[in-house]
Amino acid sequence: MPYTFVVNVVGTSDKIVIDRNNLPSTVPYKLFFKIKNQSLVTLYFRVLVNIDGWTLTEPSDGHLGSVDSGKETLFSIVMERSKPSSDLEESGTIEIQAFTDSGYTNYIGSQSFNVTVIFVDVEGMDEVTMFDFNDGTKQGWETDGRTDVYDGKAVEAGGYCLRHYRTQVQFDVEGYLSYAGLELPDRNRVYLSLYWTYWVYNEYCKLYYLRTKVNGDVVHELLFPPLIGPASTDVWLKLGIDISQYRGQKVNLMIEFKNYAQALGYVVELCFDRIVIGGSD
Ligand SMILES: [Ca+2]
Repeated sequence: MPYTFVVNVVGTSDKIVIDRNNLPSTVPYKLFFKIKNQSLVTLYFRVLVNIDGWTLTEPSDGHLGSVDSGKETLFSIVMERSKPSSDLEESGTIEIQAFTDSGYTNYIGSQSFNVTVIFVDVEGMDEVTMFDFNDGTKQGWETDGRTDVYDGKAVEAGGYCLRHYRTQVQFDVEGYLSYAGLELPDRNRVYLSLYWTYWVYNEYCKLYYLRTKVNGDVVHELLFPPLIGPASTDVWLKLGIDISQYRGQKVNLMIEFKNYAQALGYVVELCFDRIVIGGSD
């Protein structure tokens, strides 16, 4: 029997969309994938990023570690590049190499998957719909009962965001934002971008996932395995998604998430702002 393994990219298509607005000079990107080892022995895996301009930074030597026979393990990597000065599209591959030894010398094979990274100014596209919540309303979005407009955080100075906040004595809670009947531009390229930030108070709080759906189809998924507190980000994170396949349609857009807080006073907070849909030919 040959050694076999399967690589599955988690939660995103082979197109990575990065909105160019408000990027730092060095742009990091975190990517998740699962490797299933179908061979009879433990295998060790190394990752190589072969995309113009991008460098692997975590793990910098590419060594992911081992996966036991028959097991599947979730890995994440961080790659980065300098911020481009204009819209840019770069294609390449991410290669996973397998070895039978922890010294990564006895190579037995590899698998690659294709990746296209698109840097785009979504707010500068020809047809743009933006939800910034700065009028203090939900601007047509429906939310779970714990999510509302909030003026304590916002991408814009003095603005509002949508905040999911929970501190009740309850266990798993699923929350959502949804917009029914959103008309997408009838253009060749249609992208969605949004900002989000989180706060997971302590080790008794978790965030399981952040999932974006169009008409019920999962188009993007973040945060596996559970993000366990204490953890937070003081900066707004960005998410970009290619939704060109739904061009010209009236769609239902859903952003859903699941979190856990064990006791009163243990807070999970998730904020969303500046949800933008842009279209251009
Ligand atoms: Ca706002």
